[in-house]
Amino acid sequence: MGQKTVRLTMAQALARFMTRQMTVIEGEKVPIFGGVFAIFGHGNVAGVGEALYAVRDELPTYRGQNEQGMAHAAIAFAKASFRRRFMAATTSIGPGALNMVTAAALAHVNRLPILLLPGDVFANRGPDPVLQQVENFGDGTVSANDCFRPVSRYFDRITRPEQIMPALRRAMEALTDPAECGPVTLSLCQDVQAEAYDYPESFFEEKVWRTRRVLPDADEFASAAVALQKAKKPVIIAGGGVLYSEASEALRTFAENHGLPVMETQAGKSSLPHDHYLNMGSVGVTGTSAANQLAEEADLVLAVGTRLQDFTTGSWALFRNEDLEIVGLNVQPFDAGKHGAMPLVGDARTTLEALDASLGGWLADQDWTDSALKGKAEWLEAAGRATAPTNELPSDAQVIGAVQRARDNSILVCAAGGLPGELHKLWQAKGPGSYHLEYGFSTMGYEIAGGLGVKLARPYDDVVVMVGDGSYMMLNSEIASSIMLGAKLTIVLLDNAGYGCINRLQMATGGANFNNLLKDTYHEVLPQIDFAAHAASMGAVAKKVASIAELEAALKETERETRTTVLVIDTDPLITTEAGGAWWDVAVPEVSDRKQVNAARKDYEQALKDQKHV
Ligand SMILES: Cc1ncc(C[n+]2csc(CCOP(=O)(O)OP(=O)(O)O)c2C)c(N)n1
Ligand SMILES: [Mg+2]
Repeated sequence: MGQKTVRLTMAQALARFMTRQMTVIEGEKVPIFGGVFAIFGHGNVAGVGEALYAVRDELPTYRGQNEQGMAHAAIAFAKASFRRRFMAATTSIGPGALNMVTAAALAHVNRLPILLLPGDVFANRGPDPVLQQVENFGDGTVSANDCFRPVSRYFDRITRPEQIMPALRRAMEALTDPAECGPVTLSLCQDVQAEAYDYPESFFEEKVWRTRRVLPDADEFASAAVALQKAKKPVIIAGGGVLYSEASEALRTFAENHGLPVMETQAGKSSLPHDHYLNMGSVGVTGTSAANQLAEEADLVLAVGTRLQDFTTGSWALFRNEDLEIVGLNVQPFDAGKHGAMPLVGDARTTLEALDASLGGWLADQDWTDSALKGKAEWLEAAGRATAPTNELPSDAQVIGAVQRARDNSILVCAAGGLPGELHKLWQAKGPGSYHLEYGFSTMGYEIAGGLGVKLARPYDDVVVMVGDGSYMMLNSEIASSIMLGAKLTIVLLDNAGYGCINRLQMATGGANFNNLLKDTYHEVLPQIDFAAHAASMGAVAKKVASIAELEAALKETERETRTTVLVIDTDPLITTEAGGAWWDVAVPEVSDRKQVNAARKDYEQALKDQKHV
């Protein structure tokens, strides 16, 4: 007696398999794939397209406008779902596929799951070279899709129909394992998508995926507990792993029981509510004065679920205590041992709970905790001044204040430009996930598309996207998708006529104002872009406002609006919040004819002395 089989094309088997993968959210069994974003062309319309049509009631397909944008939306869906659910994205071969590579890298850096399904050239090579095929003179196995290899957690090219079975099983492991989690690319040769095979019925049995919670090794755990008990000035850095592990409650209990101040990375912000007394806010280059003072003095950093990127560590010049120990609590060993940290490999929630129990009544020095509370009060005053309303051309911070006052309960989405730093410092996040920043790759053009993915994941929440004029110009077309899907976003567009943050960085490194603000570019005509008219042409409710007061009024008026709304406001490209912050390593030229560069180089060499190398 052989196995029971069903005759399907490879693409049909893929689609059917995806509909059978489930997970449990708040006690309810739901499909783990939230849907598929697709732009069809040659290389996926006939095979994958036909298969997705057949399962459209169980696994919805959404039409994107741009492959990068649609993949951003899919990735944001996973991030807003705390990686419990995710989506797939499928493209045609060649340009369609390669448009998605940047998004693959974004997911890779941010450790976010997405199943990428680019079409590929014919496995049988019969019609070569096909339209959009990149021919390689020296290697017949290379196609455009090899560009996905370095930015995929798992990559496979499907050249035979039965190969989809082990590939999909491996894909699901990589997508759901908390340590490995990231993008998976299954590159689907066009002819193989359409080829039939007798697949065993067992391949399509329903499977329920649950969060894997890894317990720490006994020795690592004991060493970490000893290090903590020795510490007098300990702090916690909360990264994105706290949110993905749904460890906010465990973090709060641990911090309260032992008197540890908590500071948050971009991905970790909203781990604790902003007004929790031990939440010092953001840390590092875009950190609050409260957090950074403590980081400078700390003798122990418990780094939870963080990659410790340079914005967090001030390029490793932030921590000044000679006796500093770092305990790296992370589910991924790659991160846990960074920069000589004592690794504590484990799930954030379970490990924090276990540490809490094992530390008993141990408390950080009372003076330390008291100084944290004092530092926070001082910071809040400075932040209040930065975000207060104005009648003049506003700063980014003043726009942030207006959005906060008008839409306090929304999910805030952003990614690149000057805004992330200001938001990191100043946005007052409430519940876990209410602050959604893509700052691992900081990809211009994530904002609006990302907002769409957040709205699909959390349809009952109000989603506010804040975006600069530069990022808007780079990728705005998923506004049309948000209108099509009835997924309402409120987009606040800050127009400072150029790349404000890079212009400021250019000045800070001694450079001439060159090629960043539109006025400093080579041009025959200075562009005067009517962003409101542009957004309205895609179906959005759009309005240009003339002041902070008008912005607040418009934000309140449009709260009940059901269509995506774009509010445009002019801002000052030169002002940022001076309070807080820390050094960031940006290499300044060693020789230059500009005296401003020479001066900046001198300061740079001085600053490098504080950088720690391990
Ligand atoms: C895809 C991409 N290209 C280039 C950059 C480098 N970059 C970072 S911010 C920025 C300018 C952003 O301009 P805008 O959105 O107007 O924000 P602003 O700096 O004015 O606040 C640039 C070019 C990037 N992060 N992503
Ligand atoms: Mg700008």
